[in-house]
Amino acid sequence: MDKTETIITSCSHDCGGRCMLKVHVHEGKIIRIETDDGEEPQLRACLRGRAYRQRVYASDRLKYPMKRVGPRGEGQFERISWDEALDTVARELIRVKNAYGNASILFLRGSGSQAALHGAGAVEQLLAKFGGYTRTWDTASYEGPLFASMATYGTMTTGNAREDLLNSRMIIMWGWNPAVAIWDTNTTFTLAKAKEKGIKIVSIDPRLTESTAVFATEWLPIRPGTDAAMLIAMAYVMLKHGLQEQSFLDNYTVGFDKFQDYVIGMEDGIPKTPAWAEKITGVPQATIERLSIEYATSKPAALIPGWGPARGAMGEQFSRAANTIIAMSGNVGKQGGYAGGFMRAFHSREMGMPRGTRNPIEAGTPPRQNSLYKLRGAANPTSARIHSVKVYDAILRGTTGGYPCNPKLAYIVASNFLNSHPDVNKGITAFKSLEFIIIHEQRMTPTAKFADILLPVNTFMEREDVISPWLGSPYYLYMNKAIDSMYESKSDRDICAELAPRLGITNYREDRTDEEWLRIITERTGDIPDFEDFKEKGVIKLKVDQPFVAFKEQIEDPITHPFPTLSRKIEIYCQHLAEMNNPRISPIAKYLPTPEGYDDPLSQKYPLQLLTTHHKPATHSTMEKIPWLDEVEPRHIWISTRDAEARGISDGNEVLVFNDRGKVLMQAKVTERIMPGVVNIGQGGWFAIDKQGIDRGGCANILTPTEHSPGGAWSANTVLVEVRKA
Ligand SMILES: Nc1nc2c(c(=O)[nH]1)N[C@H]1C(S)=C(S)[C@@H](COP(=O)(O)OP(=O)(O)OC[C@H]3O[C@@H](n4cnc5c(=O)[nH]c(N)nc54)[C@H](O)[C@@H]3O)O[C@H]1N2
Ligand SMILES: Nc1nc2c(c(=O)[nH]1)N[C@H]1C(S)=C(S)[C@@H](COP(=O)(O)OP(=O)(O)OC[C@H]3O[C@@H](n4cnc5c(=O)[nH]c(N)nc54)[C@H](O)[C@@H]3O)O[C@H]1N2
Ligand SMILES: [Mo]
Repeated sequence: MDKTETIITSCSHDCGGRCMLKVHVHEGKIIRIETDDGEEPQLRACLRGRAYRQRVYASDRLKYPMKRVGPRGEGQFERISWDEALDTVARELIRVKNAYGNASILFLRGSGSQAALHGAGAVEQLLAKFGGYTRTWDTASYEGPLFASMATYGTMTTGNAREDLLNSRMIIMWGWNPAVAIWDTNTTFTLAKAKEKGIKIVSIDPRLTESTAVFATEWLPIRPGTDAAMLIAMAYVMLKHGLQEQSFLDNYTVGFDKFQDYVIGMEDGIPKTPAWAEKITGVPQATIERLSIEYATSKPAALIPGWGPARGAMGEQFSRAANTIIAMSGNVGKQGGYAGGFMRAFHSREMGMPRGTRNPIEAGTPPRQNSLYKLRGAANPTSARIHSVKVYDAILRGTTGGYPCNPKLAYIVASNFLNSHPDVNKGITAFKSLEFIIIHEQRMTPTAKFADILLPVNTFMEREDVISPWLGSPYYLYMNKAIDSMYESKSDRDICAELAPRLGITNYREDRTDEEWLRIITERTGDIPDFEDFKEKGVIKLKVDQPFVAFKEQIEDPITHPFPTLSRKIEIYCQHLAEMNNPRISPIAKYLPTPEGYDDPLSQKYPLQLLTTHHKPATHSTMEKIPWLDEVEPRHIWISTRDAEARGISDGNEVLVFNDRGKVLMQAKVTERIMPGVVNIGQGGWFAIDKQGIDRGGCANILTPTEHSPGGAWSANTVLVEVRKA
């Protein structure tokens, strides 16, 4: 008799999708993983989910609790019991709390688990009940688009449902590569249908991406960090030909006149012509002119401003400029149009725990400088938090450096923090200076090696959970447990439940089991009437009459449904930004040059602009060292044929990539798929720094700066480097 069972679950890493996994389990072991082949729309998993068996059984899975025995960071550990581990963690937390106060406990949560119940949230609740902690305020993914979305539209819910792209006449993928980054499970399926329908798809990206190769009719390479200039020149062309939708601007927006003054040169004497933009962007002026006219006259059209161009030194200006020309074209609130902004498109609701104890450290603190604190739902306005790219500086300088606390202990959960944050070498110095580091992990990552106490966590295959889509597509997934917890690993929640009494916390779990919580979380969606049915099927696909269109109501009935901004209109000029009185935060969208931009004098020394994009077979660093995935696309540095020839580099050569922050030795991929002057490393490679200080793990963050834009965007794509043959 075949005793193989089929378990339905979903990945819960931060991968851009949420897909169904059919896990075949034989005698307690996963033997094969398939995906959705049932009712349409299918939620088909990508290569990463299907290779997950090799992650569950990876040889570097953490098996039992361990304590550090060698120097910090060298990865020398000794096995200890759970009791000893938890007693030590509790003792250190209490010691630091008593000696320095709760604010010295730095809680660094990562994106490892995105499911509703399990993951870093468990520890956050525990620390809140313990009297508080200091956390970071930003998100690596989207701080620029979020800032711009709040300033322009007053909300994050600005995207149309994917299927609505089929109603567009033209789609512009502006720094958007969903064939790799997924952007909700069925995005590429929809783009394939759009292409079949003959919809024109243009891609603007320094790289000829997979999305460009498969879907686009045209590729326009552009110098990184200069997109705002091109968008502003497109506005110039629209104005020159009278192609802006003036009635839309009059009825639904504020401050267009001020933007117009800037565009035509009334403000600073420089008309923002296509010729002006060509010098900055490298895109020919005739192309800018043509694209602008095409976009303004092909209605409805969807201009999709990706997060990649906004993960740069002046990220929010790109997003603000995109939102502005979208409003000029009148494509907001319309079927087949697209408002840009943050781009969440809700049919399903985000699943999560009901709000628990708030962080006492943050109570009553004034708003952070440069935050949009007057807007409801604005990004993280408390001044008690630290920007995550500044964590190392905060550790090294504390309150004397102007930070809100003096960090002494780091509690790291679901994050490969050193690897995923800029300037690894600075991070290592900072982490070595801390008094204590506690880490919950699944594998021996480069960050895990810096733990003083390292606690083994189970994977989503080993526990029950529920999850909703990344951006709000219409379905929910139940994550059934496929196998028992491996070795001595436990869930983050179970670890916290055992830590709580040791910290004197009696109400940590409020006496609820995982299943009881899952029932509550499921019920809170309001969409799932029958929990048992949900668990059994593993998926609930919602029936949708009309694909979601953001701001439909605001456009059709503006009196009853104003925009949720302070002026109740789309803010092309934002008074809240003006009041910040910061020359680097303009109330209208502007092109502003930045350090480590193409024209920084530093480019004499480091002439190549480095992008650090999201890598196909990776989820940041979570899927590293999985043999099946490594085979698909190894992490090489992309360099153009011209730049390679100038440096005597051939395809496959070992090259040294370097700047003042560090050195990485990796293989070159010489290709016409990246524009001259630009190189690319897929982010997430586990760093492995040798005795000479050279990284051999292909970690992009050896090279990235610990800077952020005024709005909070990371500078992951504003980096200057040089490359030479090793
Ligand atoms: N395979 C895979 N998928 C993922 C992830 C992953 O690690 N791997 N991570 C997930 C997460 S958490 C996130 S936040 C998203 C991120 O999703 P994105 O931010 O969309 O992904 P990126 O690859 O960083 O950037 C998208 C594109 O922007 C381009 N780009 C970069 N700088 C510029 C610029 O200055 N101008 C222009 N025009 N284009 C530019 C890049 O070349 C790239 O093709 O992806 C999610 N999906
Ligand atoms: N240069 C550069 N750097 C970037 C980016 C970029 O574009 N360029 N992108 C940034 C973005 S958008 C993001 S979101 C961040 C992501 O940065 P991180 O959140 O640090 O992501 P990962 O590196 O994947 O690390 C997640 C870790 O969580 C662990 N994990 C998984 N599930 C669980 C669990 O249930 N419990 C616990 N305790 N651990 C678990 C995994 O083993 C993994 O080591 O990286 C950012 N870093
Ligand atoms: Mo992200």
